[in-house]
Amino acid sequence: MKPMTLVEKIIRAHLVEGECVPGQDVKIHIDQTLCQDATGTMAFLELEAMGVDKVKTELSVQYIDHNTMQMGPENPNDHLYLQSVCAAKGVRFSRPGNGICHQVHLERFGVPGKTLLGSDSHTPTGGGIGMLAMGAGGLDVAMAMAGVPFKLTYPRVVGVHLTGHLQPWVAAKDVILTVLSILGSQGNVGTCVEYYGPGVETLSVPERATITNMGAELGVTTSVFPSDQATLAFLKAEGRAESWSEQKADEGAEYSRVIELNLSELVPMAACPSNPGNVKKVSEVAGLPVSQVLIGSCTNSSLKDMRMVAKVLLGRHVSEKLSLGIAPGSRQVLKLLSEDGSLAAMVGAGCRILESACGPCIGQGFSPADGTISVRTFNRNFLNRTGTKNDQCYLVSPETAVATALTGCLTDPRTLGVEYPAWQMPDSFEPDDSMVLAPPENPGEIIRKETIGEPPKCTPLPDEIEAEILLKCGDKITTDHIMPAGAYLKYRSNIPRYSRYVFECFNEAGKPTFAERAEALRDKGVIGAIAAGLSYGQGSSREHAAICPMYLGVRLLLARTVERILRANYVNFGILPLQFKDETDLDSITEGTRVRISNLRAQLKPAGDLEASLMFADGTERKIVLTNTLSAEDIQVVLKGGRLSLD
Ligand code: MIC
Ligand code: SF4
Repeated sequence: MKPMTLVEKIIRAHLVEGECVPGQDVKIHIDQTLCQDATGTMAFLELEAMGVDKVKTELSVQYIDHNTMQMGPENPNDHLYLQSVCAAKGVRFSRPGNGICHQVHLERFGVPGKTLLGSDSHTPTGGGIGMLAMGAGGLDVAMAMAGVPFKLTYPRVVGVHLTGHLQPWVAAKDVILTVLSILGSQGNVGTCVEYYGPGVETLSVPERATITNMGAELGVTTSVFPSDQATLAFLKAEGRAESWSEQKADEGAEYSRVIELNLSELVPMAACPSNPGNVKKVSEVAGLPVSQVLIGSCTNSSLKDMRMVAKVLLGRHVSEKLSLGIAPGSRQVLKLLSEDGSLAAMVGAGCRILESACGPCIGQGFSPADGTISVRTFNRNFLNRTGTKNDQCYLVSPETAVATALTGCLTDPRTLGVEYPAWQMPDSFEPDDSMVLAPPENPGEIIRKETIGEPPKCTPLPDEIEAEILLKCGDKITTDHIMPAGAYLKYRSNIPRYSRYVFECFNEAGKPTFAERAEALRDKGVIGAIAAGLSYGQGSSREHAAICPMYLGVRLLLARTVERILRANYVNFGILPLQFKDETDLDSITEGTRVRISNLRAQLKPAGDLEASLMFADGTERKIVLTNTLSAEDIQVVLKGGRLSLD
């Protein structure tokens, strides 16, 4: 047999249906799932709607890490519901305070060679220990919990051949930012990234996890590292050596493209406003004044990162020009920091310690002042994500972040004149799972307070469509544009309320909002449509970016290209995602243009073309060709109005 990549090996070991040919759909068995609270509430409501008694996976974990601000009863109501439904369905429940899902899952539950599906786009963090870990919408994760195989496009695998070793002050974040500068943040749908070569063994598990985590920003299905002796050392320190197995590509495995990366040559990098793909060298932006620095998030909040930061801060003080916030990624990390004096060094330096949770990464607190620069070790800097309109957010390594915190301006850490702190992996991370509740033998009632709604259901698509374009937008529209999080996160279980904020960033003062316009159209019985450019739906897995527009009557998307998770979410909730055959057709469309598609059922064929007409305000009409990337099953689902349809 032909030598295989690690991605191919794991997919083949889990294959249920389909052929392992790049571009074709396959179905694989999912071993583990994870959910977080901002997407999990809907996922469990959907699991209940499916009538599933107990989950069928080897392991499913629900984390409370996103909505921990608890400004009002909505989110604690979600938490109560989740704790009780997890008890009933056989799911472990990681309590608020235990940490960010990806960090904790890596520490306590990830197993090399297994498949993991998570209702969060940064689930590929698990690739750091050799898992095939993917993000998906809540409904897809609910189906995986119900034992239904997961459908994915069999990927082409890009190999990143690592040689050399990182120089002092150059970090894993600079590796992934460099990869982002090569592959970009769009055009990578249907791809996986696999790291291999002699440079791999120079990277510890937390470093590898930073790289696979932020692989999400490439728009790939997932990224994976081999599982080797460094993985074993990590799992041993977690008291889980028995979970280890060696996982690697066969000698001579072929990749669809090979990127050579000499770690020794890398330098500190920054993703500049407002896309993770907008990467420059830190030296090119050094000197810019900064008003706040944040260190944490699922990308960079490991013990390794935090200890380095503490050692640099020891005996020094944060610049008076800015605030430094630090959020350790898990309770395990926080506890170790409190025992080894790191926390004292941080507090002594004047930093603000935040809860082990997502917090500012999703716009929950710590928004920067207007017109000022925020420097963060996070993974996304989409416009307004910090909670401040027209924000300027730079994404950097913890090394660059701490150097910046000391000087008050964006600083290449190599110029700080400080010795780079050495890192030694501890023999034990002193694991303690007392904040993870195992499902009890006799669960009580499922607690459903009045803020917990029902997932909305949808009607079949008509065969004769005449839809109206409600919004025309450009390239790289993210799910943060479509469905803002931050201050509105508390409405995640209340679809009518949350829907008011769909496309809020495009609303103009004094004019009807997108939601008002969409509802008015819906009430007239006309289907709403969105027209968009390239890479529509970058970013998160939040299925609310499908559910809420669908609730407002949007049933059609015409885009140049659509990202993987949003496309799946659209299908799941009855919005038909189509692409322009001729990209320039987008140019003639404006808000109010009507789109007519006749004989939809006869015309819509897997990956096939269909004819449509554009009808303009001046009464003229033009024929166009639309195409799709849907499978026969997707077509059936979307036509009947999604998986929870009223049909
Ligand atoms: C994100 O980083 O954007 C989130 C918040 O974690 C999302 C999930 C959500 O919107 O709840 C993600 O990455 O999938
Ligand atoms: Fe949480 Fe931010 Fe990671 Fe999303 S990217 S899981 S909001 S820490």
